[in-house]
Amino acid sequence: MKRFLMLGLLCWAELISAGAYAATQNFTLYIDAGTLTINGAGGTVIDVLSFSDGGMAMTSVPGPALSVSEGDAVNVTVVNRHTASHNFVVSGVSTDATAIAAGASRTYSFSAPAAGAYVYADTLNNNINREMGLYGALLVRPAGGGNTAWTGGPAYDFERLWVMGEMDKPRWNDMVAAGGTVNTSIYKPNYFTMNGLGGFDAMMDMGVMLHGAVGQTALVHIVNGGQFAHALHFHANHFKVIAINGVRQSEPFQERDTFSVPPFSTAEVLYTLNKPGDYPMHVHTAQMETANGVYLNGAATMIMAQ
Ligand SMILES: [Cu+2]
Repeated sequence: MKRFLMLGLLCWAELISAGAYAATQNFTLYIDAGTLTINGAGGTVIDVLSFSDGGMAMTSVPGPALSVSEGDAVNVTVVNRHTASHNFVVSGVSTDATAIAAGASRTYSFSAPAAGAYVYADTLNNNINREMGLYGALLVRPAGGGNTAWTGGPAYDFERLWVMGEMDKPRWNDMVAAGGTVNTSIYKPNYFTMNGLGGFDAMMDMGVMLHGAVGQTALVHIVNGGQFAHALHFHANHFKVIAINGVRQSEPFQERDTFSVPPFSTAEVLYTLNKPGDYPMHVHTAQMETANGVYLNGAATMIMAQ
């Protein structure tokens, strides 16, 4: 008995030193109808649905980023304040897709998977709910902490989360807001966003731009909440694709200047600021660089190295 206790204490000590204690992480998300404003030429106000943290801004497209550590027990309570049924699914991670009736709430529980980026969404209603803005990111940190993509993985100096999306305002959002039926066989989005911003905002947003000193490496978590593949093209330097849908790629990592992230998927890339100057990063489809046809108010931002 004594011997068994001693062993138990030893294991306990080892776990603490490794920082590997799993915690319980509780989040509450609220589903509401609201609006998303795209500023600048071509911009507009779009009727949306969103997950928010219930703060002052009741609309949040994308939904809040949920940050946890590997192995954590995660409980996400979703309060449905909208007039239709909704759910909450982390693609490839959670399995409970039970619908929450209007006015009800539900707690979805899952165990945090390997370090990496994952996408969550409302998967109901033939993708209409996701298109309306009900998506966001789950970021899983290495159990041991530190600025590496995973324990023993590649290091970075700073990170960015880019949640990509697109909306077909006339055929989908306006139709839902008017209480009509969306013809899902036609999807011609005319707004393309990074973190819910059009390009004119995203190109000046310090939380989106890759902004740092020459030589620094950014870990970019790319989360595609949309229904189109988003092919991200970085100027000035190639980048390394280190993970896809949370699955670590093996070394040598593929080096690309453009990488296509499929719908409802994620990719993580390492980009090193290798020369001073300002360079664009944009989605490599002309239409997707626009806001209702206005060039560069779509999925675009800046790379600024000093
Ligand atoms: Cu270009």
